[in-house]
Amino acid sequence: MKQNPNSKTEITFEDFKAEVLKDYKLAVTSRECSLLGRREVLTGKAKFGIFGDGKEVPQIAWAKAFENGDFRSGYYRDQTFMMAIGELTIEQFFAGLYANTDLKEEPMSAGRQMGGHFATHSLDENGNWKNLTEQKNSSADISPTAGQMPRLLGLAQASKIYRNVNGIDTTKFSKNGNEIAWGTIGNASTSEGLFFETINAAGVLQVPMVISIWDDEYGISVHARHQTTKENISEILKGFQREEDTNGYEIFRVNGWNYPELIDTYQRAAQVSRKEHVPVMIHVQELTQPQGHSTSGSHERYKNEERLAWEAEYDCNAQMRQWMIANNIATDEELSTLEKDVKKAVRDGKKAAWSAFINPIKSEKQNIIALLEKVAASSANGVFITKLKNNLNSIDEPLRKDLLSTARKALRYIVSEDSSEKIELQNWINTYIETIQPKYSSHLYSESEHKAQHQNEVLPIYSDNAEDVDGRVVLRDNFEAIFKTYPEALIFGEDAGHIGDVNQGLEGLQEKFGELRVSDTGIREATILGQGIGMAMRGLRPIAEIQYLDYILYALQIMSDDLATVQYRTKGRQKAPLIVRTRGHRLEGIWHSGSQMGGILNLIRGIHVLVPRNMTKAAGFYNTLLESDEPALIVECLNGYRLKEKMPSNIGKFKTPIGIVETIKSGDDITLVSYGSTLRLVEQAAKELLEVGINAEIIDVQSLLPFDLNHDILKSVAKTNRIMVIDEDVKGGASAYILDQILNEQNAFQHLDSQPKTLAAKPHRPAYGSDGDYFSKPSVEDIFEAVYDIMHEASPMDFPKLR
Ligand SMILES: Cc1ncc(C[n+]2csc(CCOP(=O)(O)OP(=O)(O)O)c2C)c(N)n1
Ligand SMILES: [Mg+2]
Repeated sequence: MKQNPNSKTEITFEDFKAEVLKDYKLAVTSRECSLLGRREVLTGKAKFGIFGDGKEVPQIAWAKAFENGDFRSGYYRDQTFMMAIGELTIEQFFAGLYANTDLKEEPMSAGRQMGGHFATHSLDENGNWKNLTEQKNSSADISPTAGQMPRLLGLAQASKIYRNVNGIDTTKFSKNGNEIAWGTIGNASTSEGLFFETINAAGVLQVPMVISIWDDEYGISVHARHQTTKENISEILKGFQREEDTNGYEIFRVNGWNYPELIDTYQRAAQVSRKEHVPVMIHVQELTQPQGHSTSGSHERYKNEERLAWEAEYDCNAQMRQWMIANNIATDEELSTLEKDVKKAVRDGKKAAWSAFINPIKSEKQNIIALLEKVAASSANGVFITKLKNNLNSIDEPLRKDLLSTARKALRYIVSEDSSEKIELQNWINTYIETIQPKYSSHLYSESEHKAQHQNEVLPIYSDNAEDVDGRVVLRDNFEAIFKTYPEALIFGEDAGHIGDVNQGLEGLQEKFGELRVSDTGIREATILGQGIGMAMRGLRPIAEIQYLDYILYALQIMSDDLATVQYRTKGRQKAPLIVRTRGHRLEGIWHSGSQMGGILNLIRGIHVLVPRNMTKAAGFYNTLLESDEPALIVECLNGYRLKEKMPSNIGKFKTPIGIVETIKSGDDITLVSYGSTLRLVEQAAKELLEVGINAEIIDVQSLLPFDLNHDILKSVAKTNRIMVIDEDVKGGASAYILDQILNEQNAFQHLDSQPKTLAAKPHRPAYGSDGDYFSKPSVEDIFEAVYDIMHEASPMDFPKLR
């Protein structure tokens, strides 16, 4: 037998034995949690369960190689690992299953995520960074299979940046870039494009990333023969193996039931990755699913008897047990006693977790029951209210919705009555919603003092002899100022490095700041996003560049599922203040004129969406965001880089505020609301409208998310009494969003004398060429006529019908 490779010095057999016993105890504890967890779902105490049974032993081996400062990016099978690093107790495991909304009881997500989705806290209760080098870290899981992969790349790349870029304050984040980012993924999920994209990118970047593939031959019911060529992922990825004169991976293969070999493998993997920044792949084979995939069904439906028998024999815990007996580490009897003790501990932990979950709700129930009794006694409809109350009372273990829905229904019976009990009930309902709703809805955005909204506007300053320059020069010089001010800032994307982006907004900056801070990437939008998320989670300030807005669709899934939910799914205990830079709106043709803002807006709530009309405004947004702790998407105007702008003298200092609109022309007859490139057309149309006696007010939204926090549009509509939203997205897209904000959030309808209108593009993508543009998107004439029509309807005598 090998010496325990975890030991730095010689250890006695007794020490070794104790360590192995501790490991086995943990494996059994985790297994018991899975078994009991399934029962909790089947008896209705929890809604859904997906557990780590069958994967216990490799995770214990992995945990031994995992050091403070390291990061995990994994998936729902990793409960044993989380227990092994001391970040998941039995009680917390069950708290997750019950969806306990108290972060102290359920530190993974305060009940927002289903069990099996793990996280540690990178931030304290005020949203400030903790010292990540002094703790073991897990980035918060997401459910989409392989969705953890892009982020993993960025978590690993952060170590490379910390090791090789000078001037960054690394105190809370890194010790010389020695941290490994550890990934886990199921065998079937390696079929996803995100897996292959990440594997390739990490090979190119040579970052300290160790990816474990938990291979149990299945993805729910679908066997490996439908998933993987040759049914063997490490076999087909062999070409990634590094050779003497190439970059690449170290690839290991190990059986998931072989405890000593697993420990050895993980130690070797860690060593090469930590020291040399080489990515490593560990294909952990021959794993099992003792209870099938999840609580949704049984695996007897798709595994034959032979497979089930094999799984029983090669269950990693069973194999470890046999190995311990064979190597005189423990007797069968000793292990049976240990197993019995563990069973009891897990049962006790489960009970404690249930009490912690249900007791607060039970006491809330007592309050509302007492109040309903009072209400019933004072109401003419007392019988009905008593019935509602009795129904609620008969629920021994109620949910909060039982309480609230009963109270709300009871209120309807006394709506026409006049009593102090009615006021009390109204107050109870209002207060209850006020206190309970945040448990489910807080932290979509930052709630810390670093919130982007707290950044005030700083206007650009112009000297008397301010030069007229191409817009891209303002941006470029501002980026230069940013990289000087923030050593932790870096930008990367397709063509962003050597040539300084396709529009020269980064011209010459790679020479000044080096290839690590201003870099070219492969054509792989999803992992460009992932690089940004992972690095932002480790304290860097990445700017991820997506070359054109049209291609953001490749990254949109990761933005939506991962980036947009970071704060929400950790209830504010992790953040990824990533800035996504892109350029879009009208230029040429189907894939270079996109303005699919409606789709984007609706998919990335949790990320700010900013649409500056020129490069000075854009530069100001970058400056604002770097002072804040929130992620944002900035869409620069693709046709604005060569338009002249005055060069401000306070470059790098001026700030465009978020959520604040700007009135760029005042008028009394109608309010025109738009943003981005379209504004230039709106301005032209407004000039022409003046010639026929229509004086339009123009408002630049600038910031779609958040939207007009001061309700300035409402103030304008109160003056003009008419509104039109002009947008180059399709109808029902961003224009519908904007109008909804104005009508439903700002209640502008009360000021309207005319029907509110939107003017948007044709439903197809824009055709190529100038005529393609003219006939696809709103033109100056379209805008003129649409406004004129509104005025004609209001005052046909003054504005006779045009056509
Ligand atoms: C993108 C996406 N598609 C489908 C699913 C539903 N789903 C959840 S787990 C799973 C199977 C994953 O199998 P594997 O990667 O082998 O992991 P295992 O559960 O076997 O550990 C599927 C299809 C999902 N969560 N995400
Ligand atoms: Mg599998």
